[in-house]
Amino acid sequence: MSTVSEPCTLGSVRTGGHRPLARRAALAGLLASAGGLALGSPVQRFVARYLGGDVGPDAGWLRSLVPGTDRFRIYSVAGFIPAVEPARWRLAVGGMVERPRSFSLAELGSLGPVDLVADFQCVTGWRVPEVRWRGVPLARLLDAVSPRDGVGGVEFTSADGVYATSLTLEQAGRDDVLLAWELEGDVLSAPHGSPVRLLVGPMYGYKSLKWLSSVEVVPRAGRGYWEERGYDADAWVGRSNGRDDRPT
Ligand SMILES: Nc1nc2c(c(=O)[nH]1)N[C@H]1C(S)=C(S)[C@@H](COP(=O)(O)O)O[C@H]1N2
Ligand SMILES: [Mo]
Repeated sequence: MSTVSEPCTLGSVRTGGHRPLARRAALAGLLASAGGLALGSPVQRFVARYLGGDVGPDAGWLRSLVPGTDRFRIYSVAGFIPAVEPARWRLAVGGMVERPRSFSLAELGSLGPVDLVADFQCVTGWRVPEVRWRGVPLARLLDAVSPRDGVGGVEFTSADGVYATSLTLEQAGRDDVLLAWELEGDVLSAPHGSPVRLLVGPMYGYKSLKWLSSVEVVPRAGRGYWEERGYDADAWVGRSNGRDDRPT
């Protein structure tokens, strides 16, 4: 079926889809595996160019002809899906805060759940329209621990032991940045980051860290798995990474 192999594939888990300085190649790989299309055909080149952002958003009819381009890919740079038992999950929240503490799922839920609907877009080109999430705004969690005066960033780690990302404190305070435990009305599945993932509505998918395990307030933002491999720290959809996608 697929003529182009991904850098790393584990069962149905597709990993390594992001390749700095080779994003179009990665996209071609995704398309080849999604559609079984012959590489190098004029149609494929056009589709790849379109999905790469060179053609306007009104060309959506074309995407509908390519199977699978509007569905989630499951990514794990660690190469496996951590099994985190929801009943035992604790979120450690610390760093430069007045009241460091940890949160159980129930404690997180008591902060006041909200729903958010937003397109989800990966920087490699795929986009899932109007995804519905439920969770609590990260801002409420930060309020509960009181970041110290003068701090500027928040760092996040994953139970996979490898992935990480960060936001500025200002970005972290937006109401479209959630700690999410529901996706489309269902409890988050393990591949999608169970029990809790970050969901950064206005930014590329690499900010939406899965299997969230800790939140740390730091002097300055900027660190992260993909951020350290050439992707922008400020990952606004359509205004970063040299892309011009429609904002989410
Ligand atoms: N822990 C972890 N979180 C992650 C990733 C990852 O590899 N590991 N990939 C990121 C990227 S690049 C994207 S596009 C989204 C994809 O979310 P999904 O796997 O639920 O489709 O997860 C993000 N969060
Ligand atoms: Mo991504």
